[in-house]
Amino acid sequence: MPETVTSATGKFNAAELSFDDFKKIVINDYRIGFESRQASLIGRREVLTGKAKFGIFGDGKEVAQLAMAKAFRAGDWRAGYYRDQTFMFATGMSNLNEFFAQLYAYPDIEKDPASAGRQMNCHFATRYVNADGTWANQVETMNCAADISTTGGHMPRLLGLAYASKLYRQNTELEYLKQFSVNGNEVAFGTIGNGSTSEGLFFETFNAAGVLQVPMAISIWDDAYAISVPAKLQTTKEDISEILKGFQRENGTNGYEIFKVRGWDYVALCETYERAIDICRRDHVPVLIHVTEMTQPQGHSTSGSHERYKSKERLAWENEHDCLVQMRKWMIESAISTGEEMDELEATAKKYVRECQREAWNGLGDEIRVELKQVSELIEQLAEDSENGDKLKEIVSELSAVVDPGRRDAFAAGRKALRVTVKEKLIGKQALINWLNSETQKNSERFNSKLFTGTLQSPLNIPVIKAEYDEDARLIDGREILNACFDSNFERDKSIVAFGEDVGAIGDVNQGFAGLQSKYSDLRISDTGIREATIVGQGVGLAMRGLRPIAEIQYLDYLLYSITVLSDDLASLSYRTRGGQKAPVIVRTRGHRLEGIWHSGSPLGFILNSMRGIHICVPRDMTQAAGMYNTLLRSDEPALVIECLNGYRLKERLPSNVGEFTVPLGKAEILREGSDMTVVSYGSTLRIVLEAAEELEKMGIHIEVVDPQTLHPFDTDNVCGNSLKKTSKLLIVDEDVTGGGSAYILQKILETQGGYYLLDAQPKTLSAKEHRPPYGTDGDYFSKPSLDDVVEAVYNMMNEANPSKYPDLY
Ligand SMILES: Cc1ncc(C[n+]2csc(CCOP(=O)(O)OP(=O)(O)O)c2C)c(N)n1
Ligand SMILES: [Mg+2]
Repeated sequence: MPETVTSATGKFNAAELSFDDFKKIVINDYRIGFESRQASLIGRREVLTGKAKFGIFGDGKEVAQLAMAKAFRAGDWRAGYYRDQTFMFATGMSNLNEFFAQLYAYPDIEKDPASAGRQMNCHFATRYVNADGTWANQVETMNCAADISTTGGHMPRLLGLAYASKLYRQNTELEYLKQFSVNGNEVAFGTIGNGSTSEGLFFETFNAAGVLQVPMAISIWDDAYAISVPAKLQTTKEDISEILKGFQRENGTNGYEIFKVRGWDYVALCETYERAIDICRRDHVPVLIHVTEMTQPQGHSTSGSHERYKSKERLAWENEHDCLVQMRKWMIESAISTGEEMDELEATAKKYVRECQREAWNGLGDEIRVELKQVSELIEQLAEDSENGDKLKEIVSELSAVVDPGRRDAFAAGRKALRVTVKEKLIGKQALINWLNSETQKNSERFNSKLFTGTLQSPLNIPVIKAEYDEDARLIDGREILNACFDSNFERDKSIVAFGEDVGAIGDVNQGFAGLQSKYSDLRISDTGIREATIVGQGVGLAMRGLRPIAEIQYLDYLLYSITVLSDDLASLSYRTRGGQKAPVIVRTRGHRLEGIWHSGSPLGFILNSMRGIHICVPRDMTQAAGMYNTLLRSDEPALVIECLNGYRLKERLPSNVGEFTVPLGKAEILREGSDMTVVSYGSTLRIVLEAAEELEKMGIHIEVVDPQTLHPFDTDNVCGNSLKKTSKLLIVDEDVTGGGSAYILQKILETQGGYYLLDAQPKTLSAKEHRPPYGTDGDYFSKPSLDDVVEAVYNMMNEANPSKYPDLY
């Protein structure tokens, strides 16, 4: 066994070191790089022999990552992609055991702390949420935001990670948050493949960081390919740093420092990273390090072979320019090591990597073997008394014949045994059922837990404080209620920041933040460019680093431009780290009906379906919205709040505790009692439903109006289902397309809440038309549910049930 891998980080300045020390550092680096390469080679074999499902590795990218690791310090952050194993090993943020554990999908946070076996291999993360849900100290550790597989999808979050350093340095009120920053000295390191720089998210992030001047260091690993597609078809001039030259800062301008260096030139790489990161850290200038001439010794991934699309010449060039081959050559030429010493180092390293691989494989195998033995014994016991003994024995023998069995095989065998003996009463059955039940619990923890972090600070645990009103409570515009709520929260908690298009100077297009920038500074309430994805990413990164961002998307219709970040990154964060990371960002937006095709959207269907892992709040007015913000700003889970676009100028009474009262999530409210029909609605349609209720009252129909208030979670006390006990009729009204938000609500009430059994008529939904709403009052009337539509929908259902009492309307 070699000595444990020493971290490769630390200053590298040949002039300050003795030759012996210098040699030691270089040899240690080479060993880390070589071990990493062995891990890639073995990893691929493990996939090709069927022990692991998929493999993507960092071979050909080792040397640049050794250099990058030298510039990486405690407190720094990485947001990167699947090629970075060498960097992770060199910094000590990951190791070979964890690497193999993840490759085998080992569902244990001790073995694979990054994802507990949930992510494909080489998807890295450090755990910054303690077991008790509190934040770990981030300045003492090196930090890695959890990777995602979508190439370029991590870029917006990188911006936020870097922007946090800017706020920590410039806003002295944040000094008390010592566990997150030391004077904003932390650099956010990003990595991305050359091909993925074609993504819009890359360009959006790149520009935003140049505007904001944040300590963000982007490394582009350029191997001239994106799977099979060559640079010629990806990048103008086939050279990303060449075309980004316009971003180079000049005297008196903002912008970047741009570096270009070859991926096999160890010395140049070390010098470049040291220079680049010094500037970035000290001056908060973003830097780009374009690392060219990288290779892929094993091709892109285990899904194919690169011999199919690379020419013989290219493959030969790659062999020669393999960064480890080049580094080895240079080490021997420079008398850092001899060929024999290198051979010995490599032989030892190979053995060591093999040991790590076996340890992970055997560790998981041992756990599974225990389960296989347990279930086999239980089935054999059953076989002794069963008239289907032969079939049961067959299940056991089939199970023992499975090559590389998994938990699935053990569990499925148990279920099959129960099916085979379904008609028999056997004493041994209960033991098997008990085993299945207890394994179900464990497997649910392993594979289904932590959609939300679910800590004590969860919004679901925030005490409910009711809104209070003075006798002479002022009746003011809805926007002023929000304004008072934000003011109070900004005063209370210095870590809250808000940003978005037009949020700063004018206080957002509907003036919820009016006057607050001048009161709390432009570090806390700020304008951004028109860049929805990176507005959300800015929020995610800040929230990861202990700040409390309200990231504003100007109109709900523009949420689509940030959906990748919301869905892929934010919504999956807690799940993909099994609770190891959280980002309590609040995305604020406004939607539902107003005017025109792009300012009247209510696309809850896509939101509900793509954002499990984010709370979805749909307040009916600004008071409820304020109560939700008060809840969310005191808790630690992400949420989307959709305010009613047409509600800012409607009058509401100002609660005396506008910054304190809380609206709990998942708690439906009955806004009007009635016995004939339950009508469930949310957001802007609620007002219409309440008006319709008055009309219907005149017709002798009494509807019960329920507001679920939040859609994730949905009505956790079964208020809707219970209402059906009284009414037996259900209508759902919203202004999404048919089969969108209303279908989701229908499933919740009928299936989850058991409402199906309480109905005496077909449940109905009333939604908007399938096209987007046209501009103008008439367009709205003929496209979205109106008062007349609601009245008629309810009446027609009553007419269906009792035509003599409720004759046809027309
Ligand atoms: C958004 C997205 N589109 C497509 C893919 C499929 N995909 C995975 S890797 C890859 C190529 C990436 O090439 P590059 O950025 O150059 O990185 P490299 O793998 O060469 O290091 C593609 C197209 C993906 N994962 N995510
Ligand atoms: Mg590439």
